[in-house]
Amino acid sequence: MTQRKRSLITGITGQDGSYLSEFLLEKGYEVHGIIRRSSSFNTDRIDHIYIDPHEEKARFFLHYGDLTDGTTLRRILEEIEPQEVYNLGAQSHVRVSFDSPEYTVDTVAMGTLRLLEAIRDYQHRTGNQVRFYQAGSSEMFGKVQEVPQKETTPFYPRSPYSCAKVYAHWQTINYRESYDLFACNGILFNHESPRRGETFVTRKITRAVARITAGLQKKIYLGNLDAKRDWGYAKDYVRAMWLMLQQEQPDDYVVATNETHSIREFLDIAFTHVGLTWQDYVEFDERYLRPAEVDLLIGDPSKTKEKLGWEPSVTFEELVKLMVDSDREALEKTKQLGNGFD
Ligand code: NAP
Ligand code: F7E
Repeated sequence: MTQRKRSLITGITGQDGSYLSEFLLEKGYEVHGIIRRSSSFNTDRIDHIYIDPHEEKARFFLHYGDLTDGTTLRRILEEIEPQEVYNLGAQSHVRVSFDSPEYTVDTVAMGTLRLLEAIRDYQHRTGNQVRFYQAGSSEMFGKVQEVPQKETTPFYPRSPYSCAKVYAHWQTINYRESYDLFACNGILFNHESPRRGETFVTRKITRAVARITAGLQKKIYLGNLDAKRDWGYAKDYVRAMWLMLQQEQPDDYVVATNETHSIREFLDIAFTHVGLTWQDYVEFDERYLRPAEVDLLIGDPSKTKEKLGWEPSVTFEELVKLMVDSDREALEKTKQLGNGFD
C-alpha cells in the first residue's frame, strides 16, 4: 500500500492555510498544521474540516507551535516527517507592521530562517527530501521599478513587513543553492475571499456593505483610496502553491491576474451591487494611512501560466460580488440565530 503524502502548513488558521488544507485533503494528503495558543478559539476557518484525531479516518492534525519558537518547529518537523512544508504563517498586515516592526520581522524573516534551518538539519540527518514553499508577496516590489512586475523585477520594499519578506525570499534561494533544498518562492499578489481577514481593505468594505444594508452601520472609515492593487481569488492562488512543489526543479513564480484596480473601483462595484452609492457612506480617517505607501501593483504571471499551466478562474468583478454576497448571507444567518440583533 502506498503511503499518503504528508504536508505541514504554518499559518493553517489563516485565509490561505484554510484553502490550502481543503485543497490538499481533496488530493488525498495527510495535512498537519501549526496553530498558536490563544485565549479564545482561533480556528474558525478550519473548523469545518477538523475531525477528532482519535477517529481512524482523520487526516487533518493540529499542533501547537509558533514561528518565534524554533525548538518546537524542529520537534514538529521530526515528528511528522512531511514531504512538503508550506510556510504561510506571518504577521501579514502591512499597516500593523509599522506599529510592531520587531515582532513582524521575527515571525516573517526569522521565522522562515528557523524553519529552513530545521528542514536543512532534518534532511541532512534522515536523507528524506522535503519540498518547501515560501509565501512571498508583491509588497516586496513596493515602489515599483517596472510595470508590470515579474520574477526578475528588482524589489523596493516599503514596510517592515515587506523588508522581512525580502529577507525570507533571499534566504529561501540561499538554502536552495547552498543545501540542495527543493525550495520555491511564490510571489503572490493580493488575493482575497470571504475568509479574508476583516481588517484588510477588501473585506473591511464588503463587511461594511453588508452591515450598512442591514442597518447596523452608517459609515465606513478608510485611508488612501487611490492605491491600485492586482486582486485575485485566494482559492486560485493556493493551487499555484501546490503546483510549484510538483515541478521537477524548484523555482520562483509570480502569481497575479495582470489587472489592476483602485480602492475606489472596488468600492464602486461593492456598493453598486446592493444599489447604493459609496460616496454617501465613505469617510476619510488618516489613521489608516501608512508612513510609506505602495501606490501601484500589477503582476505579470506569464511564467506561472506557461510553466505551471495555472490560470485564475475568477474576475475582479466576480470577486467583489462574491465577497459582498457572502458577508450578507453570513449576517442573515446571524440574524436568524438572534445573535447581536435586538
Ligand atoms: P493571514 O490570514 O493573516 O494568516 C496568517 C497566519 O499566520 C494565521 O494562521 C496566523 O495565526 C499565523 N501566524 C501569525 N503569527 C504567527 C506566529 N508567530 N507563529 C505561527 N503562526 C503565526 O494571511 P493569509 O492572507 O492567509 O496569507 C498567508 C501568507 O501569505 C502570509 O505569509 C502572508 O504574508 C502571505 N501573503 C498573503 C497575500 C494575500 O494577499 N493574502 C499575498 C502575498 C503573500 P492566527 O490565526 O493565530 O493569527
Ligand atoms: O491594503 C489601502 C492601503 O491592507 C490595500 C496583505 O495580504 O496584500 C496585503 O497587503 C490598500 C493599501 O492590503 C484602508 O493603504 C485604504 O494601499 O488590504 P490591505 P496590502 O497592504 O496590499 C499583500 C500582497 C500582502 O502580502 C499582505 O500580507 O488599501 N487602504 N484604506 C486601506 N487598507 C486597510 N487595511 N484599511 C483601510 O482602512
